[in-house]
Amino acid sequence: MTSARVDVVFPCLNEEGALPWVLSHLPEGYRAIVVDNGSTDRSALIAEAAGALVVHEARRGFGSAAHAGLLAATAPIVTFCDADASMDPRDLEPLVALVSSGAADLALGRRQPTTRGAWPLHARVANFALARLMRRATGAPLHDLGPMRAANREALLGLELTDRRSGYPLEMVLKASRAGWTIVEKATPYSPRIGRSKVTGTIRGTVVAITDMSRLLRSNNAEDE
Ligand SMILES: Nc1nc2c(ncn2[C@@H]2O[C@H](COP(=O)(O)OP(=O)(O)OP(=O)(O)O)[C@@H](O)[C@H]2O)c(=O)[nH]1
Ligand SMILES: [Mg+2]
Repeated sequence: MTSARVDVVFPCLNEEGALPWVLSHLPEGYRAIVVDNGSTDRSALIAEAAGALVVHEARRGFGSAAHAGLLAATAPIVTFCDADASMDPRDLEPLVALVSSGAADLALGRRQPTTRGAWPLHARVANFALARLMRRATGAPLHDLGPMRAANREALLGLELTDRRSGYPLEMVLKASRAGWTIVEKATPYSPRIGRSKVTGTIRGTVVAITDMSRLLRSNNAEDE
């Protein structure tokens, strides 16, 4: 049982270095759900010791971890945040305020790099191109496919998201838009992560992300035809 007003889903793959900082920056009344995606380090132990609910999801992939967290959540509002300390969980509060006031059905953090090293150039270029396609597909004035998000739990479950890799955040926006949701973006600071980069810092990770997202955009366009 939880009386948390907000659940925070942290997809987690080997983030033992970042978790102590991340979990000590939760706003009051927020509960952490750390989804351990087969970590080989001490992530799960550290999360448990910090008082988080730990969910184990063996199937690899960002979407797989994020969705397992959504299924485990019980609070009326569910948020998502990376567990690598690139984002401060306290910055979830303005996003939650947008959802709880009814100003947004889906609130997205638009990443604002705090230093030059926070967001590698190739990742920014890929994000820029995908965001343009996303704007075209949804008509919403969005600029980032960032992972920091807030929405109502039951509404999110109703979207029936199926992507289990890196297309999950984009699928969420596309389906929310089709369902007529108000999608609002708000600037959030983005700092260099703690620990080794897995996606944007590697070419393979970036290629997988672009492949997944391009496929989603193609099938979304096909539905329009
Ligand atoms: N890449 C990846 N991340 C996962 C997975 N499962 C959970 N995660 C977590 O998802 C969050 C986002 O992944 P990151 O590796 O930070 O991806 P990113 O922010 O695009 O890129 P970098 O920070 O540069 O690695 C982190 O908290 C990861 O630990 C998975 O299967 N793959
Ligand atoms: Mg990251």
